[in-house]
Amino acid sequence: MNTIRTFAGIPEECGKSSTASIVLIPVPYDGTSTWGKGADKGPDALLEAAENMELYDIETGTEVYTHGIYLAPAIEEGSSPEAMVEEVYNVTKDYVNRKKFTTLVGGEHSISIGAIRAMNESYEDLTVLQIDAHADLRKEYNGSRYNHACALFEANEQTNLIQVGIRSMDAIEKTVMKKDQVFFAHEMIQDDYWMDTAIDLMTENVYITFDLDAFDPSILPSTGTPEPGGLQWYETLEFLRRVFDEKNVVGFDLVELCATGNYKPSAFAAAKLYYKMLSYKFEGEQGDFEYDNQEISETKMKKHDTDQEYEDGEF
Ligand SMILES: [Mn+2]
Repeated sequence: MNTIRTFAGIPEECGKSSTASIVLIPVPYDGTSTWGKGADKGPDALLEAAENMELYDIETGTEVYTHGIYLAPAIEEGSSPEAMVEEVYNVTKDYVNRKKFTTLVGGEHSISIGAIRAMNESYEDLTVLQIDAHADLRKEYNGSRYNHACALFEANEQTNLIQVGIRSMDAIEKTVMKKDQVFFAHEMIQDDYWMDTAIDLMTENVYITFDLDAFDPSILPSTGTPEPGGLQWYETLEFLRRVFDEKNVVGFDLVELCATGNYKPSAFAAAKLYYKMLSYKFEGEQGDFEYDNQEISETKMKKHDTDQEYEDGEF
């Protein structure tokens, strides 16, 4: 049995910071959200859901956790948006320097600002692929440049930003938006080749910032600002798998999972998406750890038994 919390309950040997190829940084920050609160509980909700998820990915035929996934301490800095961005930048930079495949789970979208800044310093000619319902290109909002509504302003100026799934924005954002690099949801639905066009616009190094409100609310309703007419599950996976296959994805973040009300299906979808993205990244590469699957299933089953007892005890 594990004595520390690992991602999805994987064996501790696979969760060590020294040997893991992958790092997951939780950033439970919800300082500037404007409508639905609860993004601060997003990382915990995703981690809890992941503990009830199968670790074998059918599509790729892999168990990506065998590459090692280190669950880093959460970034709790929340004294100001500036301080949070700075801390995310420093922590991301540190793991990138240590050659880890660095991933972050938010929290609201402003957590991506520091991560993108760190990635852009570390990789040449960076493309930022933003999958989102919102353009997030305001220079300033509610007096701050680090509001979630401004999450991609800096990336738009300093990287090759490609925006996918957009269906909500302010007119002012049109003045800075690179129109040819934006894939609006209402246009994607009529264009069989949007994936090819988007991939053609990418440079080799790609960082993905995935705002979960990009999904249609029928797939993932628990997000701060849900918008109708979003991405479907399988088209999203098809697109992501192609990007991971054809480009060098250097890291990614998942943001805006909002853990309030009946959030469990959304948390599970987010956990599954997270694991899918790792599976695509490491598809075709042999893991560093070999484990007896039987042992892991037994650990997971024991956990389910415990949960059951706990629930039984409540009634
Ligand atoms: Mn959004």
